Amino acid sequence: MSDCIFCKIVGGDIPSAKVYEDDYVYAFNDIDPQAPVHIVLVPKKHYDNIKDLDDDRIKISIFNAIQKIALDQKLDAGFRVVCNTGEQGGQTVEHLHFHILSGRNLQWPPG
Ligand code: IU
Repeated sequence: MSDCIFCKIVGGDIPSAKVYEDDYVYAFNDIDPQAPVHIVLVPKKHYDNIKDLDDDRIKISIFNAIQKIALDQKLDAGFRVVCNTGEQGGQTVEHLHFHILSGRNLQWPPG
């Protein structure tokens, strides 16, 4: 999508701090980190949210990427994966993405 900020990040039109990439997904450091480690993982192809995701290869890549990032970044003390979806879910960027948060004690339940 031409007006999607995450599509522009994936395409390199907007710079980002890349953490991980494969054929289907791209991960970068969040511009406004909410924890010492705050990585955003997105499919390269645009989907508004998880309800639209129809490609099993991308679903597999997402889980592979989460595992690889956790291992590479040595998130041994723990981490959280968040997928804000829709208005009540707190989604602000309408390109499917997963937050990987780590490096501090995360509270539960979330606000
Ligand atoms: P949300 O789940 O849609 O609220 O998360 C969007 C995230 O994208 C949020 O944490 C922003 O800080 C982050 N982000 C970014 O890393 N770079 C950007 O250019 C924009 C948002 I716009």
